[in-house]
Formats: sequence, C-alpha cells, structure tokens
Amino acid sequence: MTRRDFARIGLAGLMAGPASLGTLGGDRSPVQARRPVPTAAQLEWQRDELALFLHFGVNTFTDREWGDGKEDAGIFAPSALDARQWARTARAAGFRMMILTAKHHDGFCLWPSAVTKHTVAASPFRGGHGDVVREFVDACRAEGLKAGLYCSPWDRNSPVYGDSPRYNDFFCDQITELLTRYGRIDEVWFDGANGEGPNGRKQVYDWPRFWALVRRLQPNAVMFSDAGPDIRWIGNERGSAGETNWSTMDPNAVPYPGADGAGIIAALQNGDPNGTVWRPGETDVSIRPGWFYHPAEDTKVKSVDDLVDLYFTSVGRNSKLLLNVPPTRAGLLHDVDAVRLAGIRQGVDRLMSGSDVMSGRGAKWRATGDRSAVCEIALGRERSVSVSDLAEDIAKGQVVSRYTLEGATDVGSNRWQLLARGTTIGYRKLDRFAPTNVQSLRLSIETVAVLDSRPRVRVY
Ligand code: FUL
Repeated sequence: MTRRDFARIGLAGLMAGPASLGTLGGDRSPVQARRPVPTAAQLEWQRDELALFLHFGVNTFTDREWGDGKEDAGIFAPSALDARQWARTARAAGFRMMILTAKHHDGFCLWPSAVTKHTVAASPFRGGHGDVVREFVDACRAEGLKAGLYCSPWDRNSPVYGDSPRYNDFFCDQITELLTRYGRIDEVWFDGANGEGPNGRKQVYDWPRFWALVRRLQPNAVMFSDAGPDIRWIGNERGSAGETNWSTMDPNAVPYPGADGAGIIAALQNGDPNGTVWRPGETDVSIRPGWFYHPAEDTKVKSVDDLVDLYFTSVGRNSKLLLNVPPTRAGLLHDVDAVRLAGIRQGVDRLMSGSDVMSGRGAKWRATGDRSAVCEIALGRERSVSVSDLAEDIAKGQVVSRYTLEGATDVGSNRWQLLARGTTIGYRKLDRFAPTNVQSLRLSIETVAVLDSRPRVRVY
C-alpha cells in the first residue's frame, strides 16, 4: 500500500564579474543572486548515495501493510533476529546507511518506550527484554554504517491520538527516547501518511516543535519529510526522481508533511531553480511490491537489472536511493533479496567498467553567452562509450539547467552526434546511450546563475 498513488565554469578570465541575476529559459521569476548551498550534513547525506530501508514490526507477522493498532504485542516473535546480517549485507552492497521503522502506523514500538505498553517489552522477543532499535544501532556501528530512524506520526494505537496537544507531547516523548538513548542518529524520517477517514480522529501535528526537538537532540541529523526541512520526499514510491531535479525548493510549495493539492507532486519531483532553501529529494522504493515482508512476494523481488535501473533514476538524477529490504519473520534479510542487493554494485560497476575515458584529460571551457558555455575534449584515440556521468560541485550550489553531450569520431570535424541531453545535473547525472565510437566529446551547458565551478565530465 502506498500513500498516493555555471557556473563561472572555471572559464578563468572569460566570464569576469560577480554572480548575476538570470532567468531560466521561459521562467518568469529572476533567479536569486545568492543561491542556497547544502549544509555539511546534507552534502554527506547525498554523497552516501545508497541507504537501506528496513520495514519491520507487527505487520511482518500479520502479513499486512498497515496495521490497525489492535495487534497483540505477543505476535512479535522474530525467531532468529540478527541485525548484523542486515548491516553486513548492506555494507557489502555499497550502502552507507540503514533506516529502521522504529514505529509504523500501528503504533508498535521496536524499542521499550516508557510512554506506551505497546512495545517489544510486551512481546516474546528476547523474553520481553529485547530492544530492536538498540540491536539495529549497534549493528550499524559495528559495520561502519550510519543509523537512521523512522517514527510514524500517525499512530493507530495511541489512545491520545487525535487529542492534538496530548498526542504531540506523547510523540515528542517518543522522539526524545529515540534520540537520546542510542547515541548518534544521522537521519530522522517522518512519514506523511495519514489514513484517518472522514470520521477518523483528527490530529493536528506540531511540526515546528518536532523539528526543533530533533535539531536540539541530534544537531547533525538530517530530517526527512514531504516538507523537509532538510530532505524532501521525491514524490512517488516507484523509485523515480524527476528528470529535472533541483535540490533547491520553494518551502511554501509543500507547507507540511502529507499536504495534498495541485502542484505538490511536481514540486517534490522537480524542486525549483528559484527555490530559497536547499532541500534535496530522497527516492524511497521497495525491492518488493510491499514495504513489509510477505512470503507470497518471495517470487516478486526486483531483478538486478531493475535495481540498476533504479540507481540510474535516483542517484543518476541528483537524488539518493533509499531502498527498502524488509526483514522476514525470522528477523533476517531474505536470501533472494540479499543476492539481488549485492548485484546492484556489480551491475553499476559493470556499466561503468573500464577506465573513465576522460581521466587525466583537461576539458577546455569556452563561454558562449552570459550563462552558457561549451567544452570539448579530445580523447586521444577512438573509444566506445555508452554511459555519461556528469556532476556539479554542489558544495557551491546547483546551477545547470540544460546540457547536451555530443561525440565525434574525428577530431576537428563538425559531425557531432548526440549522446545525451537533459536539464538539471546537480550532484550526479547519469545517462545511458547506445555504444558509440568517439574520439572527441563536446558538452554544452546553460545555467541559471554564475558560480565558481565547472561540471565534471566522465564517460564510460
Ligand atoms: C508510506 C507508508 O504509509 C508506508 O507504509 C511506508 O512506510 C512508506 C515508506 O511510507 O507513507
């Protein structure tokens, strides 16, 4: 179940002058002179590229996707839970972080919360003395991974849900437990789902309070939600970031998590070149049809090719891939899932195999306008290429709004052949194309502002 279906491109001397106002082809509004840049935590978050999502809880045992909060804690009985197996599998596949559903919509807590009885302490797991969050965080540390926690605001078990101030207190108590008991937490994931029908309990969340609390308790953690404040949802659960994907955003476009309405999904998918905040998009998708483990889905695990495609439509579109691999009832990642996961890294490495044909070659940039430039690179000899990997130095912001990559077989010829074309680049833009023999490459770019870095070009 899903909730809703230039850079002064190092043109040294060619483009003198301070950052100037500019417009993006066809856009009405001026692009601000001072563009947002990522914080250190946002930059690291993006460079990590891959995070593993773990949906685990009572739903694992009821075979459901959304629990109703009436589940008996006694059903939570993983027989062989081994968080180190999750972490080893993740690390071997090149993942750098894991995020666990400490509490999903059913309200069952994977840690012994003091503010509700609906927790692991009331389950047979480790004789009622277990703490899955502790085992998860310890495993992350042991394998050198960052740890993140998902804590659902929507709680179908809490008796005070819908009694807005009381529930907000309760929720803050739970966040406080999660963010003070387990050491450093690098990402806090707030989901926007709320399935209360017209007669359901209406809870008004105090988002500014939640966000301020997280910032105070874990100042280095990034916070995810539809409305950030640090990381935004990418707008679908299919694993597809916008072809145009700005990490800058108009904070008013998505005023609060779960906001619905015209333009919200487009704003999440595409960001906004005129945005006043840096809020990159995270692409969450499951390796299986559901988020939780269901035995019937053992034959429906995404193939390695599917997963490599997801890498290109997320990381390769200036986003980050948060791939869900749900633990089984035993409390382990399923063998099929683990093997497919390992395939991602191999698949991506295979596509980008051989050396980067550009390495060691200087790209000579030439300004073609106020905010456009072109560079040509002679490769020395004819090479067959099929993947391009472009990148901006996002520590300085994001400015490229259009690019064209062409190849020519003979140096100095005017016979350029299109290899890849697109809009934004950002952290990384990956394109695949038919294998083509080239001796030289030409990259043309348009930007929305002038900055002090030039895009990096790699081709394989
Ligand atoms: C959604 C939830 O309703 C799903 O159960 C899952 O947790 C997904 C990541 O977010 O909004």
